[in-house]
Amino acid sequence: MNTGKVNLTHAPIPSLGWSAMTMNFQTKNKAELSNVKVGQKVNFELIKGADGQYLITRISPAKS
Ligand SMILES: [Cu+2]
Repeated sequence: MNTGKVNLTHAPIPSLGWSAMTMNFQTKNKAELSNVKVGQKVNFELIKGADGQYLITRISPAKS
């Protein structure tokens, strides 16, 4: 079942003060998850939602 949640490993994000880590995110448009596969490198964008949780607004396979 596609719950819209994704677990991903990201590089450091200095603008957020984040080091590299693996974490769970909710996606805004869960249908986009059908475009990516487990273990695949992806590009993504995120925003901080009103509830303080980060939300992925766009996710797609990374171009190699
Ligand atoms: Cu993180």
